[in-house]
Amino acid sequence: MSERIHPGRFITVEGSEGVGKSSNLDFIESLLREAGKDVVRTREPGGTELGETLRGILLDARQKAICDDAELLLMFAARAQHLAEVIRPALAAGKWVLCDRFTDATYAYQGGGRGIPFDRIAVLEQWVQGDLRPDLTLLLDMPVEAGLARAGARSEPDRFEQEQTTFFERVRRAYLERARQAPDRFRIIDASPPLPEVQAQIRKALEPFLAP
Ligand code: Z5A
Repeated sequence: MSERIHPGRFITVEGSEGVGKSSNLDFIESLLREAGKDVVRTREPGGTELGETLRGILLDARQKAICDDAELLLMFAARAQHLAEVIRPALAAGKWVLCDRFTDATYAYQGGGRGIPFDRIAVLEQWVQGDLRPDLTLLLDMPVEAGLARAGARSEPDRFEQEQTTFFERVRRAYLERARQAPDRFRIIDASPPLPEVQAQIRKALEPFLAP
């Protein structure tokens, strides 16, 4: 676990297409609340007025001209605002921040997916976050084809969802590599089985973290 520089706790939830993040975030939030935690739930890109505006641009399938570096910088612009306006104040107040995606997604999508070198992302990470890292990251993981089949059942694909299977294979590999490099912070959840089984794994992963 990275050094904690705040009284609150910072939990992030990550994963590639169709792994069921949305389906599990309510469950995770309810576990935290049942344990008496004061929870701030938020998401990236987004979480602030500016961040949600940038999210609209980043996910808009009509925005075909956004180059890879602009995409990366917009992600970190949204993140800088999110940290200043929401995440840091909440952590400083002792709250538990539950965030749907964070910087691991940048390593996975802009790094693994787009091919931007990790060390370039690390420069921005250090600039924008300083030493702040999540205390716990739940990585929902499953084979890409199966995830895409689940996600395919949804409405209009956004700018990322239009990518090919090979893109999401690289995203998945990058996530698993991040998890391998920070085993104390990550818990890998097998997202393939039916929802109750996935949630049993999540409960087990959170239990030691919630213990007084
Ligand atoms: N992005 C980036 O590139 N760089 C960054 O730094 C950040 C983000 C922060 C928006 O993210 C995009 O931003 C994302 C990466 C990029 N692009 N993509 N792709 P998002 O998190 O808002 O979008 P999302 O990935 O589409 O997340 P989601 O809405 O939470 O989707 P999901 O993980 O696929 O979850 P779901 O909607 O709950 O599940 C999909 C379907 O599977 C649904 O029909 C469920 O009913 C079903 N499901 C879920 N679990 C199960 C189980 N266990 N069994 C059977 N069926 C299931």
